Amino acid sequence: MPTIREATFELLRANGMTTIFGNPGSTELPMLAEFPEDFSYVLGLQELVVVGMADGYAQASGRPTHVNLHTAPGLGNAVGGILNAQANKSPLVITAGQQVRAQIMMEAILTNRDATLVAQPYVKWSHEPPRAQDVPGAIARAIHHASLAPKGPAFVSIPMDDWNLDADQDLLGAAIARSVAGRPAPDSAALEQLAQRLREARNPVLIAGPEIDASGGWDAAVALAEKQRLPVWASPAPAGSRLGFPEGHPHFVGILPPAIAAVSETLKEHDLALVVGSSVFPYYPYIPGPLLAHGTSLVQVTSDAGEAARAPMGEAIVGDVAFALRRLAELVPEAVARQPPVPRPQPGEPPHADPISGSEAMAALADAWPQDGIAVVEAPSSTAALRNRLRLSTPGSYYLCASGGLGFGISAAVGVQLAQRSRPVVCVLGEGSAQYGITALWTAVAYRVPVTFLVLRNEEYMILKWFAAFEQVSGTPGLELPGLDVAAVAAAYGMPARDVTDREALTEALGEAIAATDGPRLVQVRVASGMWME
Ligand SMILES: Cc1ncc(C[n+]2csc(CCOP(=O)(O)OP(=O)(O)O)c2C)c(N)n1
Repeated sequence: MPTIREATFELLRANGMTTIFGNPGSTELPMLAEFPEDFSYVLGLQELVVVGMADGYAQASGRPTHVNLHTAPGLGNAVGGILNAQANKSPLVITAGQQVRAQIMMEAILTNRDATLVAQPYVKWSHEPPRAQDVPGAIARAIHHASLAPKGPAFVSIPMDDWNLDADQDLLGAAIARSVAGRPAPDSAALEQLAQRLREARNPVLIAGPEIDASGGWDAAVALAEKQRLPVWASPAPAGSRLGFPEGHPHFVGILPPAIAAVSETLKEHDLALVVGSSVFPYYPYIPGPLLAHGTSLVQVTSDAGEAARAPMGEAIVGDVAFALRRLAELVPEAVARQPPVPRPQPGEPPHADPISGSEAMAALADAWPQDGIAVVEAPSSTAALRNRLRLSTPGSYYLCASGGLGFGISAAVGVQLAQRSRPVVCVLGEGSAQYGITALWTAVAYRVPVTFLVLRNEEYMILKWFAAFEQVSGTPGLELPGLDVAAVAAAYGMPARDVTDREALTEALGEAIAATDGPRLVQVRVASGMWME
């Protein structure tokens, strides 16, 4: 008779989930005992980074990923990361330890009181099994919840005295034998109507969102845009967590601005806006105005019923976006009468300055950019310049946190690199953002994960200064970051780190860091104050 622990590992193995991201405490040790040789455990030093690493791994592998957390205090620390993973639609199966069943009611120390409520707003399912024998089945159910559209985290709390009890073999066998699969197909009549509207539209436009990449719809989006001569905007940047369209493609016209008035203004010449794989829209800040100009109609295609329900305007078709794009590309003819969009100009050489601007730093990054590189980005004042200068054009090449919560960058980069071992990962960070996930530098060193970290040091929270000006507030404390030396912090974690000042030295240091495959490297560069758009 297998124990609950043996049964759980068998179930995880059957689902291909042999990597566990975790931070252990006494309540998790009974689960981790006799750790099977075919499993690997990736240690993160604080729970926000544990979840962030798993988030990156899950997104870059497309697979459900197991996170194991310490009871109440660990889960509490993790909540920001779980919110991020929900926004990123990352299929995480999160387990946490719990007091022994006999001591939960008396609230002995480390009891996770109301365990299922802590992460509940940010997970698809939150559960504490009523019996030890239900633990493997609950984990199986969490795997299915996490993996079905829209993907996202699911949570199971497990009392620590469950692991050594006998499993129910019938239940286990049935749970292992089950498969739960499938992606919701959009209604075919609705797609035919949409194809008809596209064909008849005077000036249609495509807005490409992150779900295109996640669903494998990249080539179909290109085929549809080319066939219909569609200009393509990326969905607004705050939640542009993945790219939906090659940004070097002649049809790509830019990133849609994130405010209500600006969206309707930008789209006003178009009679039909087709939004694929994005919420409508991740607006921020609030700039009121018409949701759409008179004469523009909008159709959203998303696999996320919640996203469809909450859109403030337009129509929505719920279903798998890769499927929808492929079908639409088949249904529409070549729009020979339409003019193809005018390609946007290449960015010019940024002027030299001392310290260098964010644009100059991104030009250096573009010069050093490796074939097949992946960018993980948490650099608020330089994100627009990065996208404009890198113009990434292959799937799975860009990750940014969709929720705006910091602490994703360093951690997710480690997870992405572990999932995509043959592609070089470059993580671009503001020195302020870097602090929220800083302990993940240790994991990168300890597990020799060869990420290149580029830290832009402007000694401030620049983006918040920009917001202060926008919100017309002054005299705000807490926006300066003097003396924060991330290269020194990295060195303390055992990571080779360089500090450079000019563009040439930055290009050279990045080239060297990217070429290193034996472990991570960090390059820090001093940059001027400013919001860098180009
Ligand atoms: C968890 C969390 N805490 C606080 C914030 C608010 N916040 C947004 S951007 C930012 C500063 C980022 O500074 P830095 O990384 O140095 O980038 P810069 O704006 O200077 O480019 C802060 C504190 C947040 N988004 N998430």
